[in-house]
Amino acid sequence: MSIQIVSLRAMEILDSRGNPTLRAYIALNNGVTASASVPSGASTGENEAVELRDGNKTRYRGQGVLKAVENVNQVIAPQLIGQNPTHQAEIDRLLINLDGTPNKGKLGANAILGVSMAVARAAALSCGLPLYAYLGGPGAVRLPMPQMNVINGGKHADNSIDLQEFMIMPIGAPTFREALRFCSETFHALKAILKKKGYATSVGDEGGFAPDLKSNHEACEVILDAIAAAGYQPGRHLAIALDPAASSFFTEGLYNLSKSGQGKKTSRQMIDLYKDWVDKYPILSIEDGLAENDWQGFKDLTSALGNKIQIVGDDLYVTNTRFIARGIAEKATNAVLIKLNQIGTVTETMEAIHLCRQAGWSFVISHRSGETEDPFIADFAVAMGGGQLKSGSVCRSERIAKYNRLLEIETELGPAAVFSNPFS
Ligand code: 2PG
Ligand code: MG
Repeated sequence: MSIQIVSLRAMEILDSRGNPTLRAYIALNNGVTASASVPSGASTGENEAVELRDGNKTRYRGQGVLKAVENVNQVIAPQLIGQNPTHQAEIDRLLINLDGTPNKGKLGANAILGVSMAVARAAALSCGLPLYAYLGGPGAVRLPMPQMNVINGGKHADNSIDLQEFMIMPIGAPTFREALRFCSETFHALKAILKKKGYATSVGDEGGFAPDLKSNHEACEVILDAIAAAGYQPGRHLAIALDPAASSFFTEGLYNLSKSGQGKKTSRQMIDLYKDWVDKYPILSIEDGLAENDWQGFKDLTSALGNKIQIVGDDLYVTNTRFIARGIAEKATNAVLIKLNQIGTVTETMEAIHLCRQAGWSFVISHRSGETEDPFIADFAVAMGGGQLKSGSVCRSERIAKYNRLLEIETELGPAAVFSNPFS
């Protein structure tokens, strides 16, 4: 008898910010059970698939997800019971059609993604394979290069930093395990430096420090000091990656650096600022340096810096092949940020990565600022051939869960494990 889904249900749980999110549970006729939890962003792109929230102000300030839970239990489950969970693409297509809207606004991308991920997990267990091997096949042996967020600003922290994320990339590490050590040691050195300078060492949503620095570029300075203090060479062992998340400070046609008091800037002035920083600091990647509708700005930024560094589109593409195809045609960036919940199914996320590969572009698989303990993206990154992975700092268990899962995978792969280094 072929394997079949015998039960599917969802419940409302809390994410790392204490906001409701959805967890889906699945059971198969062979006794396998699995679950998957959905993350949630703060600096969301306007074209992201819809995260269905109840809007009932008497519960969780309107943030409840009981409608999405009901959609899984009442609408999706009856259609999926009896289906073979190894037919991921077919099931994801069924979910897309059942919703019937272009942005998953009817059933909710949170409902659909929870189910899509739980199906993948149950199928992997049924095949007796770890998730990365099931989704990626026998060639899935590459561990991703971390982009580790060590200073939080923007919408992720109440401080004076406009840019959302200052990250470190352990480009000189030989293995994932060593990469994690480089990052952890630098993180602790950074803490000591911030403390010595009289700054707070409390952390933001993604576990990076959230000090009230005097300027955005002071963040780069303290990171360089931390890399050196940890015994590494900036640019050789560890480099810097930025995610300004510029859509979040773009108002009335200008980039308003209001948190730091640096005033309003045009697209051209932002590009000049980045050029200046790339000359001064070992910055190898800039994500969302400009706002999601500033396509011309992205093209200019990529023609100015794209031959030197990685230019990543996040809000610009929202993991949607329609926007990524436009970006490739217009040379708007040279890399794409990938988030499962921006598009809403495992299959569509894989299609987005496929498109990047075809274009010879890099991709960075990413957590959301609101996360859960589900380490799905760790397996997913290995399944997709490594690439790069944003999973926050080495602080806060919802972030560490992904790194610890990657350590497990690296150990399991043994000598076959390869550390992916697109910057070597
Ligand atoms: C981003 C993400 C993750 P959020 O902008 O890349 O770091 O933030 O989940 O808030 O959109
Ligand atoms: Mg981003």
